[in-house]
Amino acid sequence: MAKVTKVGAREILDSRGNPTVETTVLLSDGSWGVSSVPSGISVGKYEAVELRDRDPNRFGGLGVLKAVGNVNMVIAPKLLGFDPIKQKEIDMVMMGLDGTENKGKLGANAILSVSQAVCKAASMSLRTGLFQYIGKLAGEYGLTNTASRIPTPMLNIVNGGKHGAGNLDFQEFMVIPSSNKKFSDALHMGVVIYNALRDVLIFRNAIHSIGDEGGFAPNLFTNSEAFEVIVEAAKASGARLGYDVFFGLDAAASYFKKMGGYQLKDRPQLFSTDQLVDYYKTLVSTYQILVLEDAFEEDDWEGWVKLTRELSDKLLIVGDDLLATNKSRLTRAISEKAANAILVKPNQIGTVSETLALIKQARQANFRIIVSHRSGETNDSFIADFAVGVSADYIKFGAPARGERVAKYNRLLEIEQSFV
Ligand code: 2PG
Ligand code: MG
Repeated sequence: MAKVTKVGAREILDSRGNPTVETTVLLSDGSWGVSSVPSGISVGKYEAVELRDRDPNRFGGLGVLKAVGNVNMVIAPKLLGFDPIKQKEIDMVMMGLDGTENKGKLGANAILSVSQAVCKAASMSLRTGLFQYIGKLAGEYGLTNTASRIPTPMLNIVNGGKHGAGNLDFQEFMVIPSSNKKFSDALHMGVVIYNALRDVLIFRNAIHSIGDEGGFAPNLFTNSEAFEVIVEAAKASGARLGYDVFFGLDAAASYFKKMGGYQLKDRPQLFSTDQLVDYYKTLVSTYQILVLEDAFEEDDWEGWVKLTRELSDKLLIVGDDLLATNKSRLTRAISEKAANAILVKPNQIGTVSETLALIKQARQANFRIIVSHRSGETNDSFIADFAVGVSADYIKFGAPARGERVAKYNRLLEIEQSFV
């Protein structure tokens, strides 16, 4: 039985050039795990705390030396000698050391980097694929331990809101190949549409540089125009809408919620909650929208409940900022019927074990599971193995472009090949 012999963290950079935490865990049998944590920019109010130094002289206050110090000085000494397959116990030790509800003392970034690195080290020690090992852990949480299917990808090909150039209000416009396609075929379709979209934008003289998640960040006049160009690109690439390919939207509505309503550039007046429900209904019926995430801001329960009542038989109503991968938020959403799918981001909660427990809770309520990256990413592909391990329905890893995004897609290709 291997034991943890060393835990060490360091500060590295994420895809936005901001610091983040990377941790290495070494075991007595020579195995190891290295993992780094991502960082969001459209951060929900109810997420666990990402500890930043707030030292204005380093990275504009975004340094993570305190979180790194917490791994090296506080967490590491307590984990030495632990059997790495005791994921839950190890996570509980860290939660105990932190002692807060939101991981505000040690930082969810510090804790998650260790939690993921432990998981990777254990899988190496057991000589099993990371996704298979996570499948086994998922089984311990009462989830079906299949780990035998690659989740359907949702590819974000237009970046607006906080991820874009500031001229679209909605944050993510996604294409979703039909889930009966093999992952590699689905990815291929996403790439073909992505490239066709570049051509459409060039033809329209629109800006075709890219945003934080690798999707284009064009200067269009309205949010619905973004759907128009995607439809054009999908048609140009030969995909049949509503058959081969569907669309998804992460509105990230907290970004355009103003005093007195929601402000979209699609019309001059603010939208009330009811009017926004109607507007979404129009978008859903005009375009082949299958997935609608964060349609309202996280405290607008009325909007969420209304949308779910009216549209849950037609589409996935996904809570990201609403649910924040958080047990009590999910419990409320289940009892109020405020969504029917959850975006799962391990760094919103801070440990592998709590993320697994949350997925179990969501599954029991018959929610669909979407495992997601963050807009600030590293090349760590842990999340790809995690998505397969927990048998997620969908994954959301951004555009099929930029190293930190394709690292995850490429890992899924590798896993798919290992199934053959
Ligand atoms: C989201 C995410 C990921 P961020 O809102 O779903 O796409 O963005 O990481 O900036 O919160
Ligand atoms: Mg979101």
